[in-house]
Amino acid sequence: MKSPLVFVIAAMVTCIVAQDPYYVWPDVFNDEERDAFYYGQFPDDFKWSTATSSYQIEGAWDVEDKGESVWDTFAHEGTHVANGDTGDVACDSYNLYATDVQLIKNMGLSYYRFSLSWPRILPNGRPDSASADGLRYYNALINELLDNDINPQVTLYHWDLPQALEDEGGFLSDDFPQWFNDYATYCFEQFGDRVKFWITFNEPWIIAVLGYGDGVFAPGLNGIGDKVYNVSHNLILGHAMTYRTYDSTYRASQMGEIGITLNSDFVEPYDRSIPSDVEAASRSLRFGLGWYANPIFKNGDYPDIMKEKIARKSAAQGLASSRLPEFTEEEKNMIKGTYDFFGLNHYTTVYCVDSDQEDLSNPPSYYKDGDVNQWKDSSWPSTGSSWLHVVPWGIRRLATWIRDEYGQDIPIYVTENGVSTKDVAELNDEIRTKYYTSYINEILKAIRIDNVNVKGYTAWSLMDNFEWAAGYTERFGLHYVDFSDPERPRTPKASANAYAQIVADNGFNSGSTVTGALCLLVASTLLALINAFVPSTCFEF
Ligand code: GBH
Repeated sequence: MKSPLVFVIAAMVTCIVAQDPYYVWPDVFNDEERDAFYYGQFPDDFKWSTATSSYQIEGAWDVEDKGESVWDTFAHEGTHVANGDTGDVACDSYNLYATDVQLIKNMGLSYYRFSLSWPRILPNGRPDSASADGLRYYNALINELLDNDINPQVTLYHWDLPQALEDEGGFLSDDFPQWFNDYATYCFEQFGDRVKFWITFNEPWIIAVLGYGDGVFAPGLNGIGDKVYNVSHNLILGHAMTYRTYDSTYRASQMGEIGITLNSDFVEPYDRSIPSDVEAASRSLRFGLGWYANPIFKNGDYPDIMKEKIARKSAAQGLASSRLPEFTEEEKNMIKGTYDFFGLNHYTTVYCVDSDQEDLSNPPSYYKDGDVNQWKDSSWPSTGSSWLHVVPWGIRRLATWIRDEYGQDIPIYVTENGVSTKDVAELNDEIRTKYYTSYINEILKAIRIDNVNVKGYTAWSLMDNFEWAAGYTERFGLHYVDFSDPERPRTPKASANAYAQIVADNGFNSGSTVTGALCLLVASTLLALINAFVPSTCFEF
């Protein structure tokens, strides 16, 4: 007769081994090494947040003395946004901000990222026009948040430039850095006693390329070969000047942090065994993320590969100087190191290959300057936005790329991540729940396995809102907003509950680990009983 010990050992082994890897997207992402779910917790001080931006939610576009922004102008032109939608009312958060704060609180979050509308605060863009109503509104919002134990994370600029400044050249004006610095200074003075986390710009790449390059976002200009570089140049100077102002004048008394938020897709080499694909991927990341990150987080200047390529192409295109402007030595020193953290907005991943030949042709284009061909894989799950495919492992690879390129010590905050669904009234948003679960899990891997210094995570977005050129046709919210109802009611979606659970657990508790522990407990009790009561001769087998 076989001993019961055999049975007990077999049971234990089965219990431990039977924890098959779990995949959030089993049909698509099921590589055991890359995609298996990782159970565990985030660091104790990890900061959970959700985000919105002023033009996308506030409405009240012309209340009191508010100035017009470039997005008011652009949307009112009627031809640039799906269905001719505008942000005139949007989610009406100008009136419903206290409701918003309760939604955030109900999810158990301690942080909320929102943006200030520059022309609501300074109607003509300059401090001499300061609006009492703008001040009142943001003071009320900030105080409401603090009263509910929610810390404000404030973006100074999320795309709604005062139209008055655009009329003077906007980001193309050499005065832009000073304008921005003066506006920011006013905000530090007014709100810095309570705001301890500042983001200068949201997504410079989008401002430059979609606003002044392709013209699909406000102000709708077409300068994809040249203006994009001048806009970015002034933006970086404005960021750096503002960081220096905070650092020298406000940090000691206000003790906050200030940084910038950059957006990037991850760029995956189509074939990692082909060196030129691998080279093309890092070149693409340097032309996108590195355009801003290299000056700020590395050495005060654009990546060498950008400087070389654009100079060579500009010459071949018959230009007297490079389309990429140059920083002076003094400017480089001012720009370098102007960060307390790295804000990262990330949504999706692309494949790339080297384009094989340096493209010297006219007309020039930012899109040609990097000599990389990239695309999205159609097997990756699609969403409500054509540009957004679900690729959870991309965020982990991007996080480690940033660590390797700019340094292990830089604190990274994910300041946006999320997914859209089409404009259907759907509260059981399974795809969004799966998106958040899998992407947040990849960030946990980046922290625990790759040792990346990620300090916080922000879900885009608190609620459905005005999705820029897509208007109200794409919904990114954790809360559903009924835009046909004048009251703009908000209803939590299933994803809001799922996100709240992750936040409450500060990560992912393993159901199977609990089962495994129970098995072990039962088995060891049995063993103890056997030891105590069964004569040792029984063990001879
Ligand atoms: C973020 O941008 C923004 O910060 C946020 O305001 C926005 O709501 C959120 O993402 C969701 O889009 O296919 O030519 O129409 C992320 C960058 C900007 C990338 C819009 C895709 C569409 C370009 N996204 N863009 S196009």
